[in-house]
Amino acid sequence: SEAKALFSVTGMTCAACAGSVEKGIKRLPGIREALVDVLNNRALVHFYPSLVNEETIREAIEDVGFKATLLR
Ligand code: 9UX
Repeated sequence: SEAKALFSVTGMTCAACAGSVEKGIKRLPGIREALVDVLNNRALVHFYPSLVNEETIREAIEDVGFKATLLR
């Protein structure tokens, strides 16, 4: 089944930042959808928990160069 995780992502200052974050998340296995909102510093990710988890997604965001915190 599918799960959703909402992250706070800080440091995104333009639309291309959001594109980089989205690409970084979508590189992972088990990602169904990644919605990155640069104006509100949020990333909402729909994923399959059998394939990937919140911490791996959080680290993928940080690997792109932005600070990420799991909100829920
Ligand atoms: Mo936009 Mo983001 O020029 O690191 S891509 S600020």
